[in-house]
Amino acid sequence: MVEKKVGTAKKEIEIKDLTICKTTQQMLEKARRDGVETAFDRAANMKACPIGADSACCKHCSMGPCRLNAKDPYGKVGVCGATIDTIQARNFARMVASGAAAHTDHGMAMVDLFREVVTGHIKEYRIKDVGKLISVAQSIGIETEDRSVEEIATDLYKELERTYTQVEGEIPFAKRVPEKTLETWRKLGIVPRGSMREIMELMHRTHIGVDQHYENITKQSSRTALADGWGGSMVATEISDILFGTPTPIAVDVNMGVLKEDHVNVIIHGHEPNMFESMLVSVNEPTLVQAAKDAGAQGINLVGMCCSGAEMMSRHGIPHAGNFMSTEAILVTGAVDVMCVDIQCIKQGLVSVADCYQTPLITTNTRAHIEGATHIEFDDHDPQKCTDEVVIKAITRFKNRTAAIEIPDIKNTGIHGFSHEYINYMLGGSFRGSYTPLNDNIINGRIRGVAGVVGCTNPRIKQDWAHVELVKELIKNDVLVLQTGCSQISLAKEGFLTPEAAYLAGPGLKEVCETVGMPPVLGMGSCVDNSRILIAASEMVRVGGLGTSIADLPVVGAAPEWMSEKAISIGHYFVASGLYTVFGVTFPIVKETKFHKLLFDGLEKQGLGKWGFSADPYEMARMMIAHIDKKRKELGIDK
Ligand code: XCC
Ligand code: SF4
Repeated sequence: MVEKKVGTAKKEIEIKDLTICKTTQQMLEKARRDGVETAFDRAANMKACPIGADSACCKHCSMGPCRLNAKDPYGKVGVCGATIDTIQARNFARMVASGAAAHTDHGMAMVDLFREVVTGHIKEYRIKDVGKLISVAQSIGIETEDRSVEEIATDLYKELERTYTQVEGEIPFAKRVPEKTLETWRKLGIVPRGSMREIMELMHRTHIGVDQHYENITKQSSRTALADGWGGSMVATEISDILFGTPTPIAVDVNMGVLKEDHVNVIIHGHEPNMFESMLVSVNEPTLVQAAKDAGAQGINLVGMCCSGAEMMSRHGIPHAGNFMSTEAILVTGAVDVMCVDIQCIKQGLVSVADCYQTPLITTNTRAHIEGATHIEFDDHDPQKCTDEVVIKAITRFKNRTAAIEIPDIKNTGIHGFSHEYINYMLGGSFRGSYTPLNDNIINGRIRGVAGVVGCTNPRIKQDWAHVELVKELIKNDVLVLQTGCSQISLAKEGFLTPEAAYLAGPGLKEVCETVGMPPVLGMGSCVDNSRILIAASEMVRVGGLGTSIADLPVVGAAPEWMSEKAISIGHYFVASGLYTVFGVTFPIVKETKFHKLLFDGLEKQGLGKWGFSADPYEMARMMIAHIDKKRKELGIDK
């Protein structure tokens, strides 16, 4: 039963035009009946500011804000004299800085946890994957022979802390970058030192009256983005694997049908795996399970959403209820007994929707409180204190359920959890070994190339649609697709993450999938796990036959429905690493300016990758495939 209404939308778009996700459609219908507003409604009623969308305004000081004219970009400058190129480059830089800060702060929290575990101050977590510990240590030159796990782990956390705090020198994982790529970075002066330094410098340089050359600003944007991809994000992924286990393929159910009416439903939504790992312990705690049964439930049902959901799905097979644009909609089921969040991509709008259905919305992270939500602080030193309390709240809500419950009856089983280690193993022990290895299949043309399709969903475009249409086109053309984040969930809901989906692939890719028994679309986890794509690319270079730098590879990236600043940071570290990366929806830039030419062409001439943009997934696919073909030609492996 709904007690409180939060206003209905003024302008209503047909629900089938908002999302292709059937369960989200069903819940949006119910939301309209219940008078509940979501981000879809707000997007329809809030036209995006056209000047901001083009990144033609600046509010870096109080002589402004200054608005330039995108139709005549050089006709005007800001009060301080800043040109359109300076303004755009600075705005872009600040998006990179913020996105990189988010990932590196998450990575740093993982290092903090790792250090406390290694030094014995935290006993609730332990090193679960010693093999991974050793391989990561070896990859950055830490001696592992005849040494204890504690000794290796101690060296490793000390070394990885440099990723953040180092003032001079190169970040540790620069050692994993193919030599020629690293050489290019050194020549351009963009090898990251430590992420704190890079982000600080980028914020400084974008202050009024500092760096006012778009090329120089963009250099620091590249350095900062690389400190994310090869720094913060990569550390987050590797430490999480060491502490919680490296994913291997596992069958998991995705979509809102994973909710169970007769269970206490606990949803975890956010990004860091530590709270979720603790929740996994709490929901299996016999006293809490008993309490749930005493309340009349069959048990406790733990479900993930967004990125920490994608991580827990990959590592432990925890069901996943949906991506970013479904987080409000799922509350409309009335079946969510608690939504417990940590950091990033948590819409403030969840508060009022949760309120309508008497679902407790719990924030847990000291960095992310939300007005109107209940805060129960999570502490790595006593993790279950928070998560047990959250479960108790959920049980209480179950007992007192008043909202009418409607759970969409769809779940899609797929295979998730393809770490780069597993792809390596699956394709023959090495990317170019004896048995159907990836490089050989690219060289012989069965696989035309590889595309990382990643990123958010966004109410400015029909949810999931661009992801699905783009991936369809790519696999049809023998491009193997690697996925993370919300995009992976879009495709999982359409059944693409199953070996049976191989029939949708072109003949070459289909043959490889059938031989190995793998889906044509490989799910690699959360957004920080995009670093796995970088490692896979490095491995392809190392094994040989496909050139000497990442920029030589027939590998491309895309985020067709992006929305966050983190996505811009990811896109830019893909580009700075050497990959062609195409974004959809919109791009914060004025076409045909010098800054536009730099991002979309000039960077490639410097030996890096380049940006591309198209709001049309079919055109996007054509652009990506054309680039793959260009690289194949340059490598002399075009048929
Ligand atoms: Fe957020 Fe990571 Fe984007 Fe999804 S894909 S909307 S950033 S949850 Ni990462
Ligand atoms: Fe205007 Fe320059 Fe101030 Fe930006 S920094 S608001 S362009 S005066």
